[in-house]
Amino acid sequence: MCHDKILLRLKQAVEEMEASFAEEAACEALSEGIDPITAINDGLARGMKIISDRFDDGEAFIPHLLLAAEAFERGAAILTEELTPAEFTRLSLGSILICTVEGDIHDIGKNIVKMMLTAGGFEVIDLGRDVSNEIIIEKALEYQVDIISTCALMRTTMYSQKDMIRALIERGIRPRFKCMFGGPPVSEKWVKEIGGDAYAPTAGQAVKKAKQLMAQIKSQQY
Ligand code: B12
Repeated sequence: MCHDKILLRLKQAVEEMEASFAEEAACEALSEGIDPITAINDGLARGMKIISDRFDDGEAFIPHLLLAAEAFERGAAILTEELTPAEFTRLSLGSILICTVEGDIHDIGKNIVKMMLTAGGFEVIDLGRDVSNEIIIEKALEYQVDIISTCALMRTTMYSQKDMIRALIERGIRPRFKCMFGGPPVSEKWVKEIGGDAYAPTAGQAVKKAKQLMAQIKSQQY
């Protein structure tokens, strides 16, 4: 089968939320000698983008996102099985730490954002929920992430985001990380007020904002 047809099948598998179809197409891509990174970016990720846009437009819902992400992950697992660490770095747009803030156990939205960022080409380090700022900063330094992103679902817990920025400033490491925040009580105004770098109201927007932040990081490196 020609390469374009296989890439189309990978895209369709995610768009149609068919995990076994994604696995089949992934095996076909490998046996036809398609570069795994091309198969992910030009196949699976395109399908995920379609579902993400539908979710943002209110045409798809959380179960659709979860099923599409499962199809993406199952296809990607086959495609990345034999990649070397150097090839992984080529695949990754950047690294992002994600978690829900201290005192907050809500993680459904955070998990969707994580899946979308992974599907969008980022390496994501997920610290889970109810995570203190000390741990967030320790892990961000350990993994040398590009972006720290946290989620807060409650008006009482969103102040952790402000405290995290303050802690980064106090330790003199604020410029080392871009900081992206989200969750229902969080807003563009809040993120500006606390000195963050980006806010996104949805998982799809989070991917767009993360790509913008990476572009800023790259332009600052030159
Ligand atoms: C499910 C739920 C729970 C579940 C959580 C299960 C889980 N594993 O997450 C359970 C039952 C455990 C729970 C517990 C509690 N809950 Co509750 N819960 C909810 C509920 C119904 C839905 C939240 C949800 O998952 N939404 C769906 C996801 C997909 O949406 P989302 O989180 O907004 O995520 C999207 C965006 O925000 C964005 N996004 C999310 N994260 C991030 C991160 C970044 C970096 C970015 C850029 C974007 C981004 O992208 C996501 C997808 O597009 C809401 C009410 C509501 N309708 O929102 C209350 C709600 C959040 N809960 C509330 C409360 C008060 C509690 C409790 C304190 C109740 C109690 N008295 O025990 C406890 C909290 C305990 C604690 N310490 O955390 C309140 C919060 C009030 C407030 N504003 O302060 C709410 C709003 C209910 C209400 N109306 O009172 N809850």
